[in-house]
Amino acid sequence: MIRILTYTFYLSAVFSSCAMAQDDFCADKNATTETLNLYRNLKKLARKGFMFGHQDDLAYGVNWRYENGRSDVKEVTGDYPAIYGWELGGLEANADKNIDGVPFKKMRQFIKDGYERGGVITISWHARSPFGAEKGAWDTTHGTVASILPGGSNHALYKSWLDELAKFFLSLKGSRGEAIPVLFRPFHELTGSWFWWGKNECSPGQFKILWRFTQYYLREEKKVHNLLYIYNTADFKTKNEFLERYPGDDIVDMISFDAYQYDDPLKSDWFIKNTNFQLGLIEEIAAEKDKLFALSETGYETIPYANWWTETLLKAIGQHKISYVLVWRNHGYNEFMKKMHYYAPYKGHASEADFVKFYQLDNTLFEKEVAKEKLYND
Ligand code: BMA
Repeated sequence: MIRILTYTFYLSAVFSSCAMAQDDFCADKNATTETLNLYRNLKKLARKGFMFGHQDDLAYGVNWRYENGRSDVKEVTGDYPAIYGWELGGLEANADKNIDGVPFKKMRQFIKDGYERGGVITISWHARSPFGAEKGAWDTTHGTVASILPGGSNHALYKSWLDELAKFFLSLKGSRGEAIPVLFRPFHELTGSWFWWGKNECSPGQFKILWRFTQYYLREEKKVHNLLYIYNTADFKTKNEFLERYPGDDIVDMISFDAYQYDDPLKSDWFIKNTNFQLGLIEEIAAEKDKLFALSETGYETIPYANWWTETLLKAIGQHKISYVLVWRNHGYNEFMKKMHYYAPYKGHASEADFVKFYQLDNTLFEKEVAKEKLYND
């Protein structure tokens, strides 16, 4: 009965979630001071320019692994990225390392290092499927989301995953003992169909309940108040498509999508046109809803076009006032993929000079510049 009641509660919450734009408050009304300050300051910062981000930047680069202070981005520009992406996949199962081999203990320290220097932290979560440890997040068994929701056979298991996440988020502390704010991007690329929470794997209603339950549990049950929440899709063509699974204005702080370059930018301007068009759509939504917006994952694997930064990425972003753009990780040679897998330049890479040009532009923000903004202060 309690289960049925709880379920009804989430359902009604989902379908009545048409809250108004929220002025200057983030989704969590009990957000820590630093988290709320970050939210407010990011709104101002977007008028000046956009932050450049890199996944796993401090952990490894194309030719190195775990060397204190190193960063491929820093070796090219003299500066760290303004925003650091980290990944929690594996944490739910109590693993010591995430799915890309980054030890959580080290990750915690990297997060602290970036935060203490004035940078921003964003976190994604390739949560494994309860049905397929082997394929992990990429197991698309139908009914996975339903099984996780209140009343479902995997609900207790799912809560135990969130317990692990909560422990991690609460363990992120600055030097004064304050919680380090995180832009959390759960259930990413939700309009795709390659993860168990994807668009062919669950209904919009189920997805919204999944989101609402997750956030409710972390915030109210586990008292995690250092998160800003990012709603993130893959490809989409219209505002309606982008918003089909949007869980509600009252529980989202930032909207975003992921878009990669796959074709040859010298032969096709599709990436520029499509990304720019999509940014236009979410910029309108963000204005209507008073939300932040970003290009939360992008890149051209191995960057085989030396001017990709200023001739492609910059043009794709155009005049849109995004908060940040983040390129994916610099794994180097990937045994599993049998190819080089990296998205930021490193010392000696052919796109180095163009990346420095990109760095020097007034509207591209790296760590030194955002540190001056003191994003966590009032
Ligand atoms: C993908 C690849 C994978 C990685 C996954 C999660 O894009 O980089 O190697 O495991 O992201 O970080």
